[in-house]
Amino acid sequence: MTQISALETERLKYQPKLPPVLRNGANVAVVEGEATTAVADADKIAKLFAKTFGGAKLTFSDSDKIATDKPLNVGVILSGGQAPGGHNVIAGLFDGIKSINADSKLFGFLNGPDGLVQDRAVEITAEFLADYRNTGGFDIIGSGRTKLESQEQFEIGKANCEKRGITNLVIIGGDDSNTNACLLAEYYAATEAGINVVGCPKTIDGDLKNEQIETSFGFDTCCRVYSELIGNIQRDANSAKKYWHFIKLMGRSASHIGLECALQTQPNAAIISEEVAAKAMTLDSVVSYLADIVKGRAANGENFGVALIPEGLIEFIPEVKALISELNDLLAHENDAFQAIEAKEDKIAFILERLSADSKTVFASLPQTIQIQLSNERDPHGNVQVSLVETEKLLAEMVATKLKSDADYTGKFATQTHFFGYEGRCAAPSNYDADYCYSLGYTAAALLGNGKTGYMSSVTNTINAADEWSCGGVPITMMMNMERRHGEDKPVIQKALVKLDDAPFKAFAAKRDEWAVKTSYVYPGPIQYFGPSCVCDLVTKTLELEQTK
Ligand code: FBP
Repeated sequence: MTQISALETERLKYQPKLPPVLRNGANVAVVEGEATTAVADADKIAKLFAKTFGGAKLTFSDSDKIATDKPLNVGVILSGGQAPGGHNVIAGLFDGIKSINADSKLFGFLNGPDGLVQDRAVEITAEFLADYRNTGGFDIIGSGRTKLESQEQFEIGKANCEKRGITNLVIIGGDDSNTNACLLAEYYAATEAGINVVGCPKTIDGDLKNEQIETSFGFDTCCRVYSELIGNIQRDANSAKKYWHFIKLMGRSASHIGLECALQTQPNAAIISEEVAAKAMTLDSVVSYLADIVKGRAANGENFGVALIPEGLIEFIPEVKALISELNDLLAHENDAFQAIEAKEDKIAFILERLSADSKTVFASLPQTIQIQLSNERDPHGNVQVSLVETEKLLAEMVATKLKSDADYTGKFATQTHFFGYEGRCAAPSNYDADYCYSLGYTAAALLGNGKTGYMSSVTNTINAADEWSCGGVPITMMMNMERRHGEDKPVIQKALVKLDDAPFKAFAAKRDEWAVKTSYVYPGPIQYFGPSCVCDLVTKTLELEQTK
């Protein structure tokens, strides 16, 4: 690293907090709790994961030390989208394995799971790591979205680990990456490869959480960055009083980010995809809902406002979901023919000829830009790349059209559209994420020190001060169920969508009608890294509401 900012210079000195049990090192013994099962389809998951299924939940005891304190050789992989705090997971892991034995070594596989398969890795030393502590980004070793799922990849990975004497892997990723971590753990256990695998819960989307995993790292920081920006825009809207701002917020599938930002900023409208699906709303009814809010505010002379749109919305509107599913099948089978077509109009005609009558009607009703965006290449997991679909523009246009045809509406409707995603994914981690991530990495070291495999690092009770945090391991199989993926039943970690009967959504639903009409904006301002605890050591409203239910 050549030049670093004044903030980074000061931030490098920050010592992240740890749960009390790890404060004297990661050489702590495990305490076995109750045996576990799976969230659903336990028989099938048990058969597929004969070696790793049903393990006990683990906590640690610092009054007992682990029997062996031999050096640990560990490989670490960052998988999927960037999330604030990834560098601190690596820092916690590094410090943790060194606390067990100073001769332990940490290797970083480069650019995601690809690095393991293509044999690209660097040794992470104390000097190398020093510049990355408490910084955002995944640039220390890079990330990637390659899926680790075939036996061939597992065998190549094993050979590449053996070359470096690596006997432990830590995979830092979301639900899909941790599902693959578990497959890898099972395979290495079944083939007695001598490699243990532990996962860490990462994703800004906040949808890798359950009874044991309170939140995924990065969610806190990202929501604070987006909420700062939303607050700034709200203040601009309330100053100029001439624009409606349609803001799309990242979150591939679940609307946790949109919900948390709404709770932090109190905008005039926030669409929650899970509610749209539950109420089987059509695209037209979503547009009408927004148009009614615009109209209501115009009646009070307020021709401005802010509406939050979750990135994954289109996949939750039943008619669009059905269309996307047809498009997925179509593109899976006829992708080469489709990609060979050059003109946009011809591409659209190609698709229209092949869709069912209902989907044809929906597809034909969309603007051409959206039609093309929906037909673009899928990600490696076969998903539509929703971050590339301009839903915020689609809705702004459709609301404008609806208002034009409404004889009772006499207001002015001028729009600005925004998409916040990349602005937050590599932000310097908030204190919450800096501490949480460091603790997750340190916990992973303690699990590996105890010879555990197929576990996810878990740090809990984080709405309270770190002095009260608990930590341990949870069998990944415990979070799994069977789901239909690409025409096959597969074991996967169950994604946590927004639950309409949970406290965060209820808190939002109780206030949203008031926020729609009145201007009740809250301006959270930027993340604070220095200063009083009341501004530096915050937790998300989602976590607070969920944990104090
Ligand atoms: P992960 O779950 O892999 O962390 O991804 C999160 C995310 O930021 C989503 O919110 C977004 O849809 C996606 O990544 C965008 O990914 P990319 O930049 O690779 O297109």
